Amino acid sequence: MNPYEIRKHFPILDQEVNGNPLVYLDSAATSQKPSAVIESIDKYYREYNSNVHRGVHTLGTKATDAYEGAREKVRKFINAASAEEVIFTRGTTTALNTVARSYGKANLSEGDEIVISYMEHHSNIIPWQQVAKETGASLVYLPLQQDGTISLEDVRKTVTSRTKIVSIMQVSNVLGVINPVKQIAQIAHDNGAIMVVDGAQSTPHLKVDVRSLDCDFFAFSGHKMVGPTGIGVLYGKKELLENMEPIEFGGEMIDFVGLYDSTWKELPWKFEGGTPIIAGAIGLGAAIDFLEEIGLEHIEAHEHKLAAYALEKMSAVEGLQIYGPMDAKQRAGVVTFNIGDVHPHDVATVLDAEGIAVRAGHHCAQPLMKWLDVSATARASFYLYNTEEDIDKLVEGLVKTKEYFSNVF
Ligand code: 7TS
Repeated sequence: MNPYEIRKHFPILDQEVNGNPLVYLDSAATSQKPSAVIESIDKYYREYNSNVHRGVHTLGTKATDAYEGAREKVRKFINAASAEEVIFTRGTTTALNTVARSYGKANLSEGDEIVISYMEHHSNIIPWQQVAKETGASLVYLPLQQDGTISLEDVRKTVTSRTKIVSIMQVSNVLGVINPVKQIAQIAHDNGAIMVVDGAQSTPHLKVDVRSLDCDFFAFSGHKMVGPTGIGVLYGKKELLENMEPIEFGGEMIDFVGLYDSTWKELPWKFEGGTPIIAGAIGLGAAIDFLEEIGLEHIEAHEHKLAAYALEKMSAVEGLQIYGPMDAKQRAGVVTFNIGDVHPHDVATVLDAEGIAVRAGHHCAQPLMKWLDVSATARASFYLYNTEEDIDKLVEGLVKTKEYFSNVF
């Protein structure tokens, strides 16, 4: 399917915003949803809404089958060895907090180090800051190269026998760079540390294989991969998850409850306290079906092409600064930029008047903004439904923005 055919599956894209056809370039914040995903959720609520893992009644069994069926789809999608290793969470943030609060708290002490990079999203910084404060462990930052990439030589220098956890994003939500997490995992393991991967921006865009990466934990969100909000996944190696304590306690996750003590269910349910995100999981299953039908290889190739086209066209706009590597092969479909001294919120406002949606701000990456020496940037992010025409409209909008703020240049 070409992007024009793909677009027909996304009803929201067929509208005008401020009198112009919508150009949606904010998929890194959240992606749009195809009809198949919307309909899967609608069907659950209309036809078999029921709680899971409890009743023996027909609707309950149907809902349980759909919920556990979605887990199996996720398992296959990321090539986990077993569905026991797939835990449904609220999203990447909850998944990373679960690793920090459960594995981190139990395994870190004074003198231990947690290695992250300057480009991490706040969700992969703050949980580690908190657990470091509680355990006396230290947070160590991997430096970045001039173009915002990570060098394996720096990883080898930074990861030592003191390192217990390395936690790195696979694709940056700001710079778009694809990090060599497989090689970083190898270095982590050589030093006796575990490897956590923030896959929020990679899972939607390239084929993820957790066994090939040999990471110990992998986190991602459904809403960035054409699925609904409120659902995400924590993958973990079984031998690690089995030895971890849940962080939420209550219904669903227990085996036996006594007056003063209780025992937990087996994996993965011991980490899913309370009524789970049933509609979300079903919607995520439908999203996976949709992406697989198109093919992740196809999506990845399409985005590299769009990134290359955008880098070429945008760098021709005088006064526009692009952050991150200029080689599209090193990038997923994210281009972050500033135009002269125009505030990125102003850039986004002028573009919005043209019907073009981009994000402006610090992108939940304040340490990276500090590293780039800016307070904020504008960001265009592409997905399977974007076209070269969208990028042409963005570039036209950027030229208009420049004209509008010509006094700043
Ligand atoms: N990690 C990365 C790399 C992200 O890009 C995001 C969200 C998260 C974690 C958190 O995901 P959540 O689903 O738990 O919120 N990133 C963005 C963004 O770039 N713009 O809006 C949200």
